[in-house]
Amino acid sequence: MSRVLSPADVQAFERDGYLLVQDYFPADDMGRLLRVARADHELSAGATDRHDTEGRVSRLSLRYNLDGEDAYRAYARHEDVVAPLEQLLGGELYHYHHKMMMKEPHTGGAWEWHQDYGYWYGAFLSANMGSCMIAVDRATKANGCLQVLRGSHRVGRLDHGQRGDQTGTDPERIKVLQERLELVHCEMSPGTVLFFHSNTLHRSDPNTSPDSRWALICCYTAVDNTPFIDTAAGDFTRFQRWDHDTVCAAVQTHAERLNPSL
Ligand SMILES: O=C(O)CCC(=O)C(=O)O
Repeated sequence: MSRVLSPADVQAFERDGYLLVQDYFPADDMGRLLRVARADHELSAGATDRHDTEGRVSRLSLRYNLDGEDAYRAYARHEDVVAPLEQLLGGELYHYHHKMMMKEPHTGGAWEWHQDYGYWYGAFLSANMGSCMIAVDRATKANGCLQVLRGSHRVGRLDHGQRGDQTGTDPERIKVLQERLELVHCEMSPGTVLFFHSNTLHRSDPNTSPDSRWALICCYTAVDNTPFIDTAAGDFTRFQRWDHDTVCAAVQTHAERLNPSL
């Protein structure tokens, strides 16, 4: 049986646009996932760099399909990721993409204020989309944890423009929204998750600390909200959900494939 959120959690998500659940997955599982990710040359070879407005670099490795049994796809199929988000968004979801965000010590760049739907609007008609961010290692203010504006999903989609290599929200609106809405730093221990709506404004600071900040973000769309343009990347079909034991077994197999001593 997958996890079921309480009515209070659902209400909090509807009000705030996000739900932070501390220690959702065991820290040991995250330790293994991190060792796999760090040893995985395919993951780093497939990573792309995004520059912030000051030229610092954030790396991310993104996949649009679930064809494969690696550790990251396993978490993107995890029933405790997908089912609660379905509960929060009100119906069945398709996988859109998942990505490992790799913010390295001292160098990892900032992410500008944006809504994910500000990025995704070009291909999707509705904002009935959301994500689950899984803290793979510890996220703190010092290493650039995610920040959200509480309740910002209720303003609807804002205009976005180019900021560095990134797409950012209109700064004038952000200024006003920052005066009106609470800024929340989502400090997360390994295994903590953040479910958030695609219109929730979020950003993060550069990593000025000696500690890395890696997080896996899995993104989904409502089944009646598949892209309206043919060129959109993704595989919008029903997918199998895996229970926790199956996910852990996939991570273990991936670890053994990379290095039996992991
Ligand atoms: O990893 C981060 O700090 C920000 C990621 C983000 O904003 C995104 O993927 O939309």
